[in-house]
Amino acid sequence: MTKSGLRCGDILLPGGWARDMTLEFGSNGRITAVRSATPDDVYPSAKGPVIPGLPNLHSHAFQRAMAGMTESAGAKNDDFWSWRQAVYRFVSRLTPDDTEVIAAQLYVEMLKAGYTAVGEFHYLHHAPDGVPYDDPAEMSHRIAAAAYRSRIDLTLLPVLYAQGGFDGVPTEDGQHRYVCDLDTYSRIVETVYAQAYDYSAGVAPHSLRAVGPDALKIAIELAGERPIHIHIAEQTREVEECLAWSGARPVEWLLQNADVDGRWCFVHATHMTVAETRTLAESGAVAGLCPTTEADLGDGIFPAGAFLAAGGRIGVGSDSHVVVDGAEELRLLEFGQRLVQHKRNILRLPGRASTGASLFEMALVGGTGGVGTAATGISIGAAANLIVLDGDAPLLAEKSGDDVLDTFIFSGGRALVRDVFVGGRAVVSGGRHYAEAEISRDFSRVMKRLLSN
Ligand code: NGQ
Ligand code: ZN
Repeated sequence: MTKSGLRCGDILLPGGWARDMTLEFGSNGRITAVRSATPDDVYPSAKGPVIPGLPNLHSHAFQRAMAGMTESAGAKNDDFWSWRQAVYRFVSRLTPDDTEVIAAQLYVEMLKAGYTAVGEFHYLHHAPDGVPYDDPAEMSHRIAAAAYRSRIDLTLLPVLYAQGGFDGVPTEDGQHRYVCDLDTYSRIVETVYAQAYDYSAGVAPHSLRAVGPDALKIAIELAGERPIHIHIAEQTREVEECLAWSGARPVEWLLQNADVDGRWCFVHATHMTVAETRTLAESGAVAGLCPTTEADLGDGIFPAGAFLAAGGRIGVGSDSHVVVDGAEELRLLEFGQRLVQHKRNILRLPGRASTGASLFEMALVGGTGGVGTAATGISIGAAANLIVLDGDAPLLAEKSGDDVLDTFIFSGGRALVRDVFVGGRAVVSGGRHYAEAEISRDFSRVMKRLLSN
């Protein structure tokens, strides 16, 4: 196969910015060479600064179809729990085809925003009546098909949802499309593993609310060395209920009752004590932060400063997909800290002046760990997942180095993403995804049906 590659003017390498480099890509979609450009390089030239693609480590794909549909006052006490009821009502109507089309549309939008990998926290398993499909992994296959159609790198995380609350509270009607007995869940996970030849896989016990200690043990056994993601301590009510059940807070309980290490991604982890923050950071687990969803749901603000100071790793996810823009997630993460601390440029790597570069690098390293892929960034052996920012954008005029990342994260956002490569293939060019016309047509058809009755 003829080698492919890209000639880069400004390029962000693991050691920092470089100029006039040539990348070469192997047929396996990985970077095979990072070297100085030579006059006889025949590869196309990037039309702007080249940075690594960003992992999106937390996603409930179907919720993209709800974007904008829960921002009008409904229940008298409009909060996370009433929003959850709206999700249950919405999810009850989705078919496997709907689920696949909505996910494909979402993944196109993720790629156009510069996300090149997604951790799909997938719990919509069964038919509307709660009965598993003939193949209990049917909906998992639909997520994989959507990722394949869009060309985003997928880490598929089938979710175990076993109970309705701490201490074995029964599940409620709206959850019956999620709920699995352990045998069905094991079958789904084993099937996903067996078919994960062009995607990665792991497990996701939904939360300590939805998975008791015995079921959690099974999920962890099924994980082996693969990623383990869990919602945790997103709501103060969860903390109170966990204390009532076990005498420990959620993060505290999980750190005491499981072997938490780099395989784990604690999603949200919003409500933690100083001791929990430090112990979680020291465990090596990734904190999976979803600032736009956490703001939309009124969750609270993650103790990012203390967590990073203790050596914690963070990644970002778009979760409910009210917003699909990695730059905006990082911007909001920093702005939340500024609003609380009345200071500026807070979340920075040691010795790094640029907040944008620090946030981007943290999300790259933590996100890559969170989705369970090996090499990070633009280096030999890593996936050839790249963003080319728009060198013709007025906002980037005369800018280079970390000023480019500060502008991308704090001002331009996804509008500055010009081209995106996954596995060395251009999937977004000039701001358009190669299959967006047909996928958005399919999505419009699904939305017409869902919203017309
Ligand atoms: C979910 N989303 O599974 O979509 C959850 C809500 C729950 C967030 N936690 C349901 N943001 O946590 O019980
Ligand atoms: Zn979530």
